[in-house]
Amino acid sequence: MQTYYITTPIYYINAQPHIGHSYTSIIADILARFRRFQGNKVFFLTGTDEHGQKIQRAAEEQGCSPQEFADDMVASFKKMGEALHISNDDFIRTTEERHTKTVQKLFSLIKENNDIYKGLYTGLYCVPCESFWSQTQLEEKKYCPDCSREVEELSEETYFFRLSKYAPIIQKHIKENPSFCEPEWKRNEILARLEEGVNDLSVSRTTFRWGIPVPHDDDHVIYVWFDALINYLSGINYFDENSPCQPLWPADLHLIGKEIAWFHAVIWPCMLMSAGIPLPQKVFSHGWLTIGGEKMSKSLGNSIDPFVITEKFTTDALRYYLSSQINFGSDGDYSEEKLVQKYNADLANCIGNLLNRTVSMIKKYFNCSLPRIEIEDNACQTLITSSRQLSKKIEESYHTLSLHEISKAINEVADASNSFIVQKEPWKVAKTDNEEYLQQIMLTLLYAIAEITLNLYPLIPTSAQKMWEILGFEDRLAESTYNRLQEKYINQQKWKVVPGEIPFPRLEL
Ligand code: ME8
Repeated sequence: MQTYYITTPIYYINAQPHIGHSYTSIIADILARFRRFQGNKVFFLTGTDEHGQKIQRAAEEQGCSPQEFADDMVASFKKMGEALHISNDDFIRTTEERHTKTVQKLFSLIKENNDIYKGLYTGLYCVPCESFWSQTQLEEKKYCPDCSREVEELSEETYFFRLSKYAPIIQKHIKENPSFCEPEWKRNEILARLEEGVNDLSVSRTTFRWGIPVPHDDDHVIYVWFDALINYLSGINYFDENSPCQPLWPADLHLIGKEIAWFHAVIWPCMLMSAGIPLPQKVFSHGWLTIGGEKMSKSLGNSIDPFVITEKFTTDALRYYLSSQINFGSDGDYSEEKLVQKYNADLANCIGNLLNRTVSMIKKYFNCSLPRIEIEDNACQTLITSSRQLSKKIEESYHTLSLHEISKAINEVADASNSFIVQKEPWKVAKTDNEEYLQQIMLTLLYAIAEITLNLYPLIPTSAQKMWEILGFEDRLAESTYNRLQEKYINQQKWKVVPGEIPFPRLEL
């Protein structure tokens, strides 16, 4: 069975989750559900990044220990996953023992390879981003290029990782394997930065304690990014030969926001190369959710709370909007008006209406029950063919991560089905004695709706499940596969629809 290992970044816990975090988790969930539905053995990992100076300072401000602070905040991130129906297979916390052990093991391996050495770091550091910067990289010589906040001077003894040794190798790898780092604009940006030359990376700190101790040198804690990236190995217990997850490595996809691509597409693979571990297949950077053109963040005070949105509009409305409205890979401006508009146009009006009309007619004309018959009518055959081609078309969009194309393709079939109803006028056919023709029309609509439902499943699992039940089936979509369910509906001798509440009530602002 083909495996698929997908990850999200592990989120900092210094502030409550917002819909920027939700965005990555939702997209990763859609990809994970799609792969499972294809019959792949999927492992989907998410989690929290709990060490570092930033977290230590946040805990101090609250007057509690970093561990207490972390335990409290992690609960919110786990709750976010539940509220968004995220189907992760594990949740890794960097304060777990399995993580500590893996980090220390990797650190030791790299050190044994002589790629970690002790030296003195004097330079500039951005605490909110936990990033080191050189003077030339800074805006007006003192502001962080990522978050525009003032950097701090650091001068301390540190362990360095020989990033400069591996930079030319990763540069070659990215050039020769363009699909390793996507989208293209991000790849070009990374290659340009590599072209400028790379210094060795400071990978330990001595001025605070909240981190994983360097093996055999308790004065140092491991740099939080060096620690955090290793979650992708600790989450599958990589160094445990008996772990059933170990063969999942290398990861198929690290899904991240565009601001952390350097860490994932350069630093992380260099660490792996030094330790002799294969590289992940792909690092994909998506764009930012913005509010009025500005990045959503705690410091700007413009964060949107995912719990409020899902309460107000439902989880599936948020999932649908984020996966359909934003050109995946580019930035996208979040707005409630657009969420409501998109949901009402596509789900309430187009798909919900189609399901409602079809089921009502089958109830009225056939008492909910329709035997399987040959479909001979040309227009019926055309609609069936196009609906059965939907999944192939969508598969391509999943493979190229053109995610916004998915809902578009589904809606084209739903539009065609609504037009088919207008064109066939079943209510007029019902007044003739051509019952078989009416049956063909209704069966065609059921076939189309079944394909729409199955293809909607990864995007909006709860609503798709309800649609499937209205179509008369009891299967749990999350526990089955597309092929199995398609075969089932095609071969069943009699459809028995179960009229129920249509899962797309119109939303109001
Ligand atoms: O960077 N739009 O954690 P973090 C889209 N701990 N996505 C957004 C977003 C926005 N406005 N805001 C956040 C860290 N994200 C590190 C990662 S991984 C080994 C360590 C998403 O809490 C996006 O995926 O700052 C981004 O990369 C991530 O959250 C950053 O989360």
